Amino acid sequence: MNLPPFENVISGIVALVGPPNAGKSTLLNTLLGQKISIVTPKPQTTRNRIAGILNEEDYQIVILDTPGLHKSRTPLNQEMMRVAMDSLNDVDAALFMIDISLPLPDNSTHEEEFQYREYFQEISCPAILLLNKIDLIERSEVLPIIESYRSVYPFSSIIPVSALSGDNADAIINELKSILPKGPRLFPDDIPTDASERFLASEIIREKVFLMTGQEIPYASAVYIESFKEDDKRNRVEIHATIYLERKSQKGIVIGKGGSKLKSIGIAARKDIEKLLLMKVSLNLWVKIRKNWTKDERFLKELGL
Ligand SMILES: Nc1nc2c(ncn2[C@@H]2O[C@H](COP(=O)(O)OP(=O)(O)OP(=O)(O)O)[C@@H](O)[C@H]2O)c(=O)[nH]1
Ligand SMILES: [Mg+2]
Repeated sequence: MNLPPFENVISGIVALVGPPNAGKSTLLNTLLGQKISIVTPKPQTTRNRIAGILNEEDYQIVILDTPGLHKSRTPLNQEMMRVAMDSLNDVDAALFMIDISLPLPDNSTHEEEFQYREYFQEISCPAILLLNKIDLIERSEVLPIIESYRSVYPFSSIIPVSALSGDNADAIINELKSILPKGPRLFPDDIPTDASERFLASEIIREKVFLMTGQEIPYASAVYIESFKEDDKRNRVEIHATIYLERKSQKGIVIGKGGSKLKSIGIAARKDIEKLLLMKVSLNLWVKIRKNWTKDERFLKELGL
């Protein structure tokens, strides 16, 4: 696409917020047609704000995927909450996503008891409610649920969707196009995200740790890229990364018998990084302990939080 740089198109920034595990990152990837944001069945997967940039002839919509909104006192989780809530500042629209297959939060007919009310109060732009995972419930159940949400907040619309199958994704785009202003594109028209390759690589490794370990390990792990050296001539990249854990006892679990777990994490991550970068990847993983890093503000800053 070669458009004049100052052509006015529909152009805006949209925050994608909602409770953990609702399917926000899945939706971002589906809308982009490309995997940018990591997805796992575990809650609190996303930790940073990740911009996905949808480019078409007549629009550029920047969607900010955010950490799931939840209550927690730990510094890491509070930083994640701050990232999510801050993303609502200075955006043109908000997409609030809920998992429709879960029971209704509290008693949604009693407005003051409604669980998400305090989050809605922070929204100062048009908001669309996305009821996700409609593939998991009967069609006949959808309408009454839409009705029950109408009374809790003046959403500009309520759209039932399946982020996984893409069902109704076009309705989200059409609704956003009717809300967003016209203006110049905010980003070049040929990049799907503003995130660096380094960051995306660290996220892919973190996704594999989330998927391949259990209990507290995912929440005690962070990934830091020590070096990222591209060799353009040989179309290769050499990555050295460290998986940080909070406690000594966790190290053996991530490394596994004879290093088998770490090897599996490395193989799965390397394959995905190769797909993303379209290059051969040599991935070297280390595991280190950084005591209580989830409470260490300096380290959280290094992780972009
Ligand atoms: N059946 C079904 N599952 C879905 C759908 N969308 C997402 N999921 C699943 O829900 C789980 C969570 O998806 P994510 O996209 O990681 O959810 P998230 O809202 O980004 O979660 P956090 O990053 O933790 O806030 C994954 O197992 C997805 O495959 C959907 O439309 N239908
Ligand atoms: Mg996510």
